[in-house]
Amino acid sequence: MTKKKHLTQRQHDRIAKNEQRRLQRNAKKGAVDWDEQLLLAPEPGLVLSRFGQHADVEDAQGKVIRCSMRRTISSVVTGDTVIWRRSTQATGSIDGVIEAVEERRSVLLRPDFYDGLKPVAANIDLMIIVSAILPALSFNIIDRYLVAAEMTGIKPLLVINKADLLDETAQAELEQQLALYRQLNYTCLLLSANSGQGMSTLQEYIHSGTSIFVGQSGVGKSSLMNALMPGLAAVTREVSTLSGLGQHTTTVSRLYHLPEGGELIDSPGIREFALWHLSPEEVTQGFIEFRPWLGRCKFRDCKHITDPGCAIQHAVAENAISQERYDSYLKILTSMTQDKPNHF
Ligand SMILES: Nc1nc2c(ncn2[C@@H]2O[C@H](COP(=O)(O)OP(=O)(O)O)[C@@H](O)[C@H]2O)c(=O)[nH]1
Ligand SMILES: [Mg+2]
Ligand SMILES: [Zn+2]
Repeated sequence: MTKKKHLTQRQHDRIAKNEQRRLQRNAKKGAVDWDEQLLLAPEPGLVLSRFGQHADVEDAQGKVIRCSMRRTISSVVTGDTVIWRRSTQATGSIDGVIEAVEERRSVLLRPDFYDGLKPVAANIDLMIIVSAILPALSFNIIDRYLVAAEMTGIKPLLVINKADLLDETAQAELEQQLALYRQLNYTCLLLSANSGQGMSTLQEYIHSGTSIFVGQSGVGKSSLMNALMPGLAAVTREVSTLSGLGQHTTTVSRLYHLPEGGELIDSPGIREFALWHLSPEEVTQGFIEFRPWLGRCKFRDCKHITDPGCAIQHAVAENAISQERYDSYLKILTSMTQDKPNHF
């Protein structure tokens, strides 16, 4: 991947602090200690799901083993590749221990109102930003997700679902709006989970690498997932009845292997997320077409709002930056300070 930085120093520091807190809590609870004699040689694995002190790890043969974690490990999330050791005697419950987590090529963070910034899924290659004709299409929401994608170094893909609800005039109008994003080199797909329109094109983008669907509730993420994985509905039901963890089950992320190839992470916790953890400067960076103009403003601490000699505002006036995207940027900045909990 040729993307720039993955996490800012501020995010690193915050995650480290959170994980320190979590580790201290775990130490008090007393994590399981494994006797060396009871463990086989280290082997690689892929984390399909993580819940509490345990994780489901898939081995090289595709078998799933429930594991605990060494207390030295700070965080394990869905999508992590790990080094783990199998127990010599399988019991059918906890049959291994995760010894190390390999370096992540990307991580999605969720700002949790109570817990601070939490990693929820790792090693994602493609963030599929789902919008729909109904509920009303919001380019401001799309822009928020694009900022998040740009800041994590995960490639975004814009999907507009429910194309079956569009008449010809509406479709032409939409194509015009999408042209702006295509100019910025964002791929946009118009599709319908109901009619199947565009689904084969979507397949081309997800049949290799790991993808995740994000977007507002009601846009059709579950419908799209069910269309891609006919067996999924049954599986999700099974997970929630088995664990019996009530509310907790709604936030458990899970990695699935797609029948046509590629991996898909279903993460309810990250489907709709706020940008509380980003600084205004990071939001600015997240608007990729602003980047060539940054550093050219008259004042070094320019907020690009009403400041005199602002290169961004100048570019908007010259139509080098679209008015729509600039307005959307201002809207995001305002909303960030309005809804932010104190500890972000
Ligand atoms: N007309 C139409 N409706 C759809 C389409 N995809 C999903 N829906 C409907 O939109 C509603 C929300 O879908 P759902 O998959 O639950 O959205 P989610 O909240 O993003 O997971 C449901 O009533 C679906 O039947 C589509 O392509 N066309
Ligand atoms: Mg859903
Ligand atoms: Zn400026």
